[in-house]
Amino acid sequence: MKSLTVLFFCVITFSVTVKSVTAQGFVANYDETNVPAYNLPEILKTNKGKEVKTIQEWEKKRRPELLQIFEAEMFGKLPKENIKTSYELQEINKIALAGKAVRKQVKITFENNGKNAALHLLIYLPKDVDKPVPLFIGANFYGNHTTQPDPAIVITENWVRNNNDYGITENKATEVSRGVRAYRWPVEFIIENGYGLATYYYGDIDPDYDDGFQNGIHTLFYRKGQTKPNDDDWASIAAWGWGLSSALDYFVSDNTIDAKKIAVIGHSRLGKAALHAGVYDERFAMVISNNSGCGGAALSKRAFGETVGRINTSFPHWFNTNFKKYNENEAALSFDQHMFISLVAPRPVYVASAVEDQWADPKGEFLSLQKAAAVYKLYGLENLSDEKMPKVDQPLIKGHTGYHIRSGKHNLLKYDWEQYIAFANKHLK
Ligand code: GTR
Repeated sequence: MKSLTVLFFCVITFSVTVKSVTAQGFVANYDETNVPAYNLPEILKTNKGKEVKTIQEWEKKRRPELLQIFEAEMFGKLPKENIKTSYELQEINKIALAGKAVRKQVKITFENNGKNAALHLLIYLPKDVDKPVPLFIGANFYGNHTTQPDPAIVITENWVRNNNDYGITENKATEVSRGVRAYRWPVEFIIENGYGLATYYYGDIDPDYDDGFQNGIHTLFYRKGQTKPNDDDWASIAAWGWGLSSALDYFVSDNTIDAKKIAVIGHSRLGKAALHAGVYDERFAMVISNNSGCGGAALSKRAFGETVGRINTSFPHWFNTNFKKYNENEAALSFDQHMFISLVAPRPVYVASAVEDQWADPKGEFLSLQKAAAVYKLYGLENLSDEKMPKVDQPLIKGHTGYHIRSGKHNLLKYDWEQYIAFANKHLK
């Protein structure tokens, strides 16, 4: 009897422990029937409750209202100040990729308040073309040298996340990680289709850890005596988006690139940054969110997979301080991510999910895009607002909106790029 009681006790303790250990105070919901009842705030209704019926009302009144809400409550205000910026073409190779491409490495230096920071752009362009080319730009996670095995690519000296598989220890990148992420950047395929590809290491702009904003681009904008951003100021996602816009500033100055045909793309946290860049910088001609999930394309109010509380706890530096008040409190949000996507309109937008990436809530990503399509409708543009969520590996491109859910995991694969190229062929050629 005694041993039975002990066994019973053990089982109870074990199951309780398993729950709390996996959760560390948080249990993700993956059950559709447990999604809370929620009301999505209306995109086409002003803060005062007036219906938005014309493009003019959208552009003059509602869009600015929404931009302001997302700034104040989530991503933070971007700096208004124009700081000293210079470009240095550090390297050009006209026979890169076995003679198929031109490779450029451009260093963009920012200076302000006696401080400086540098963004290193790696660019591949198709060869023998007679006009400026359209191009995809996306930030990368481990350094430019990880995106291609090419030995001429400069290795970043900035902080990089440790990764045993990539031989990164003590937060320093080395030769070992050259090309390890090449599968995410199918440059030959992109070039063959007539597009350029550009990337920068996101840590050039802000290291991805909670350093109290002491090391990244934010410090260049501090006023006298200021030591951290204000509660409604920009945090890291907005800063990485700002880096993408700075790259676009460079493209404008490079006459081999068609700066009016730039697609901004990003995966995961960098998908959030790509959306941010596309929303706040209307010069981007197309926006692509790959598996961006919570704080990106997915609806927060569904609280499916990653939640607001969870993301703000794991990554306190991604969003501004004001956003923390929605932790465990999505119901209090007067906005949601369908509104954020809608701010891309009328420019084409593509959202992609992966079926094994439930953490990012594929259904919430699709619903968000579907609701955002209301603004495309207002512009009289074809969109997927009346479509059902497509089946796995059956991409749905309808006019200015595109969506797919790929089989497999959270990742950016050639399959995803194939869809983005098809979408770009419709809109950027
Ligand atoms: C996860 C995070 C997601 C997503 C992802 C990534 O840990 O919870 O929101 O951004 O990282 O960027 O790979």
